Amino acid sequence: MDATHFADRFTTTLRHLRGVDLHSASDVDLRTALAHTVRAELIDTWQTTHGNPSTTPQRHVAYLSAEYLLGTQTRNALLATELTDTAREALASLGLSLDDITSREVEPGLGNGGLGRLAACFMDSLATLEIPATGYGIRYDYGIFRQTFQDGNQHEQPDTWLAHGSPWEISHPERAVTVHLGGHVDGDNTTRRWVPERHVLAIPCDYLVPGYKSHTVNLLRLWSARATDAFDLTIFNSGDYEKAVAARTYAETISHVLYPEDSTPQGRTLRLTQQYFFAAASLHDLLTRHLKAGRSLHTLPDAVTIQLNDTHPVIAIPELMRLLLDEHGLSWDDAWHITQQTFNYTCHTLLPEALEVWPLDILGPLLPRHLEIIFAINHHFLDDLRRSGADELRVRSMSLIQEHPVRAVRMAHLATVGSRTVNGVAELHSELLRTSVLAQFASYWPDRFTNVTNGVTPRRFLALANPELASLISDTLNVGDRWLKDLDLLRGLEDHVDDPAFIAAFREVKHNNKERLARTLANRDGIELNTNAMLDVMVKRLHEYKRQSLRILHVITQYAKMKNGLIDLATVTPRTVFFGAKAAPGYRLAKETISLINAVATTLNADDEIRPYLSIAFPANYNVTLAETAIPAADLSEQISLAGKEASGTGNMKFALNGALTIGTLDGANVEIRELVGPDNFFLFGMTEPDVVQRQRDGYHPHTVYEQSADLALAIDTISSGAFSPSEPGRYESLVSDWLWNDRFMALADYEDYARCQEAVDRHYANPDQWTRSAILNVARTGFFSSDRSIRDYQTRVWQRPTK
Ligand code: NBG
Repeated sequence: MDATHFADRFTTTLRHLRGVDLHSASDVDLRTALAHTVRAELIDTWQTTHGNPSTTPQRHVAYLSAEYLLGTQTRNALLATELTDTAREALASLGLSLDDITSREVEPGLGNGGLGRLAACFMDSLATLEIPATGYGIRYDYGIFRQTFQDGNQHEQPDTWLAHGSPWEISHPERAVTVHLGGHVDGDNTTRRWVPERHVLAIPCDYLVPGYKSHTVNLLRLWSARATDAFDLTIFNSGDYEKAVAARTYAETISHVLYPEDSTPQGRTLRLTQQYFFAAASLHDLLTRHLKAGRSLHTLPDAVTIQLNDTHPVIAIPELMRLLLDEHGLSWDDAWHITQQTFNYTCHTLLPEALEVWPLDILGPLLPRHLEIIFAINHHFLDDLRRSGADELRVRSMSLIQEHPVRAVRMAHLATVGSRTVNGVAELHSELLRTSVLAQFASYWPDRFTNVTNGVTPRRFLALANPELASLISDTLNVGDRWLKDLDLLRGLEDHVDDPAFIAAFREVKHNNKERLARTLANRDGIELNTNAMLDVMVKRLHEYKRQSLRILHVITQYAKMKNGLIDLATVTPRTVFFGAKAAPGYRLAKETISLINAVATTLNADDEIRPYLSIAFPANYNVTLAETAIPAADLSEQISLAGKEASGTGNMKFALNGALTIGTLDGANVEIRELVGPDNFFLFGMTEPDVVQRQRDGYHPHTVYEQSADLALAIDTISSGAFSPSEPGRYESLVSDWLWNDRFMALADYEDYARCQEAVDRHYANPDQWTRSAILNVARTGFFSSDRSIRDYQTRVWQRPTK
């Protein structure tokens, strides 16, 4: 398609779809028409790839995930279809700017953080690698909350991403699937029949996922909940309007909002309802397609492999059993064989509190037949275990049912028993799964466990986010942009690490990216960014284990020392410390940390003497769109979780690929990043995972650490003195006392080594050639972290056809 053709289609779409001409078009009209123009291209490709699914030789991959953190769509679709320049030229010929139009696109924030973003990267790689796949999830009306700061405190606003419609979505109400809930189970010992009490419709809302320069467009199918009947007319006519729409309200609540507050029993039931809702609708979809192609259910595992993204979709395991047993009349053994060969489970955590358990008094009333099936699976499993010689202690600890403090289903155990393969998301994480969290399962079924280290898509996080670096790479490697599909080619940059012209160009790109970030922050947040300072970035969800507190304590020490004349300002490497973080609405300590960071930012940034040397930028509402501007500008990437707590991290990979150096612990994928980039190009500090275990065993007393470290004490005492909260000196008492007397994630224990390591960072940065060399080597050596490689690993380690 040439620019004239594109312009023509665009104006036609504007007229036919929006009923406006160029002169009367609003922003939303322009955005919508542009999206539809590009979407039409994708649909044409989609129809050729998915015309006849039954002839596809590969297994179809079904990715089940409660979260997809997609980011904006238009620029990515243009990149994939190689239409960016055409669109730019076409719009310019109409007096419009592509960048203007796309910069106002609203991102669907249907995820919380890394797990949801990983799912989006995987969808991109599946399509790019031309693997037939469908992503299944929930089309939340409201995604992750929009964060605002009021007096430095986090406030949550609803994320109204659908306010102006979603031009990328194709919804099919006519293809709704019915999902059943509640009720009871009838029948005798041999035939059981679920008699549900409620029914809701699941409407498929499809998003096309284009592969980069590939012939494949896959589908992301998100389910939206609707009532089976709009309202009860009899009740309506009697005048009780609220009651007349009650069923509708109930149904629509299911896909209303991402992760509703789960501290109340009502909230928990809703969460489980969401999980079952999308698992059931997705399985219905998969089975219908399989049967329509004329295949037997016995061949399901040959045709489809289902990847469970964490435990959120694990209720799909008993649901498939139910369908095979109750609806299709298969024997238990056959149904179990099919189920167990179809599912795979990816675990994304090591924190015990993040391993989901569903109390029987929540699961039973909602899914009575599923609970029976879970008990039956457990019965068979525990029998096998006992036959293998396991003692009762072992049987109890491996059971799918936990007895204390309340009887509950352990979803990670159900997932492990019901899957062919279980994987962790980085080498260290997979190892810890095998040796601690799921150790007993790993010794019972050693072959079931494997590792697939996470990855990120270079299309979004290099080509789109860092176009200047992308074109420098293309110019330097002389392979066109082939490297975007074969990221190991970045290795070729090593040949240029001593080339002065390349070094200068690389440095200029970094500087330009800082200028671009500065413009974004000025417009978006009214924040002024010092583009001549080192940009030191920590962006991720706010959680104690990630240790934003460690970062801010060190900033406070530096500030206090500068103020007290303990540091000669003339020797200081100027830094801007950038934070982006949302806290879960009910997570008190996390919210206090946000407040403290904002308070310190206010003090530092208002201090004319200090600001040129040390300042903080903390824009609210960090999201994928902001990440795309912030990451390419970063010099230093903070990956400072307590060793053994961050399963992998994916932000760490995005930074390294964009030429930031990491300061980090030996945690998650940091371990692999350091191995690849080399110890000279990575700032390592802190306890190792075995150190952490030992220290906890020996008894950890943070107060003693505080007493023994003058610098740490200086930071904490400065907070306690009210330096950042003059009108309320005790404002941060809860944080301070948690550090001193609890410090579950041992920020204090790692403080001294972290401070030492930050000095090494300053020394390295003081030599710009040395720093740039390390930055280039980070880019050159981290091609491994392409999500294309992760998907290939899934193909060889997880998605192989079962052998009979
Ligand atoms: C997160 C981990 C990260 C990891 C992502 C993606 C959950 C439960 N886990 O370390 O904390 O990078 O998953 O695997 O969100």
